[in-house]
Amino acid sequence: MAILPILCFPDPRLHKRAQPVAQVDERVRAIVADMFETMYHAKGIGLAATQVDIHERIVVIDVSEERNQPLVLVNPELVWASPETRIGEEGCLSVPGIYDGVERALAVQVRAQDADGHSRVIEAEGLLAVCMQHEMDHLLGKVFVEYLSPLKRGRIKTKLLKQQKAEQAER
Ligand code: GNR
Ligand code: NI
Repeated sequence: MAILPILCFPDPRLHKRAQPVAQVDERVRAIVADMFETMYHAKGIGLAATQVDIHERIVVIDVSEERNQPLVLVNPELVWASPETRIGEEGCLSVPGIYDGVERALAVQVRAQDADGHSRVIEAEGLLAVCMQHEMDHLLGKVFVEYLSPLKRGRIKTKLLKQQKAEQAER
């Protein structure tokens, strides 16, 4: 097991499209284990493989308070999204310290394989529905700041680049 480095916006690798996983085998389960370790360490509720520079359709989620309800989504596909939407405050481990409103479907159905390769449909609403939509966007190379105005996005980019340069100078 290992804690993996998380890519930070505006890293161009965050915009790569993840490829489907052909087979859920030990290699994939090892990636999943590292992703959970990384997500729990960073205190996130979800993590997409893209964020740790692995461009395969793998997502881990745990939206529970107790941090004991791990959910693995391999090759997730949106089956249905409610026409009803809601604007909720989002953050992202790849955009540290930035929070803003994003409009998402209130409820979704997502088909995905679990860690054993079994396919099932997960119905979600509330925070889990938001998180699944946020993570599936990552697999398409999309970060939540792309829903914000170009002005806000530009300011976020400048702020994070400055922070990253300051951190580099410290090392
Ligand atoms: O930890 C996270 N919290 C969060 C809060 C509101 C909406 C989405 C999220 S996902 C985020 C972890 C992350 O960056 N996943 O890609
Ligand atoms: Ni994110």
